Amino acid sequence: MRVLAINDISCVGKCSLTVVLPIVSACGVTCDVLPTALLSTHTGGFPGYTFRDLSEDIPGILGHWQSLGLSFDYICSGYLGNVSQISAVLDIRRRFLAPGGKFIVDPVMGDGGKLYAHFDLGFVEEMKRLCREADYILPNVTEACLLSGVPYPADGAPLPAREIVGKLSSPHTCPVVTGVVEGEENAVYFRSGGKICRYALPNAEGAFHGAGDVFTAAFTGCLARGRTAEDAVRLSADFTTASIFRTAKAGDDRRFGLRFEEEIFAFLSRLNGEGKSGK
Ligand code: PXL
Repeated sequence: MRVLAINDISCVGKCSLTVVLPIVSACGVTCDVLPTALLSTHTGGFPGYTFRDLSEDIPGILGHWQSLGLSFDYICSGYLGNVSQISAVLDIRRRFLAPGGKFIVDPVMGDGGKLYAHFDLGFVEEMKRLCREADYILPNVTEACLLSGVPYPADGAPLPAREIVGKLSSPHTCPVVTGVVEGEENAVYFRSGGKICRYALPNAEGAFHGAGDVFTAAFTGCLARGRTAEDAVRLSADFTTASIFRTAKAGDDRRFGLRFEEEIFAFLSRLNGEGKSGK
């Protein structure tokens, strides 16, 4: 199995490729990478970060891959540095996704009801185009609202998660909406077959940087290992939540991301079928 991860390299802050690459590799599948941008840190809390857009390198990289006859069983896209990279990802899907392969889109755009730095509503419109081509989309609540046109809920109001999953679904696109806080719980809503499912775990107060990237990486690794989407959601949510609670307990500066490394063996032993089965 060959996975292509399209995402930025934030040198510090444990998100995007510094999370996806180790987790997908640890799942036991090849993880090739296409870096979209190089940053000194992610954009969420370290003033003065550097940002180099790598768009100009992409055509040459793709041309070389094409000359090698490469294709990928899974393509997983994450942080894209500008609108033109959305078109590039659509082109990559068309040229390099193996027959029967799966295209996973984490529509990284914002959190906590706000767009991240560098994004605007024009980018959101283009991201909708990318999501329509995906087999799985993994938005957080903010991104799910932007994509579906449902307003981000005012403080404490419930999110109409089932309605959103319905709106984002198509015959070939399964949405997986993460981070839906409901009382003491943090739920994932997703479509599996014809039904909308909910998988809830205890919620840890506040925001945790890089949690979405840990979930996406684990989800992709689980699918690439042949797990069903439903199993992949459960294993990835359990792994992400355990990493979040470990980070909260340690009292870390949350800008530096999750302590996923200390939870990876438990996750892998379940993925590899040791101990409890995938439930
Ligand atoms: O974790 C999402 C993410 C990825 N990449 C960059 C980011 C963020 C969130 O802030 O800034 C560069």
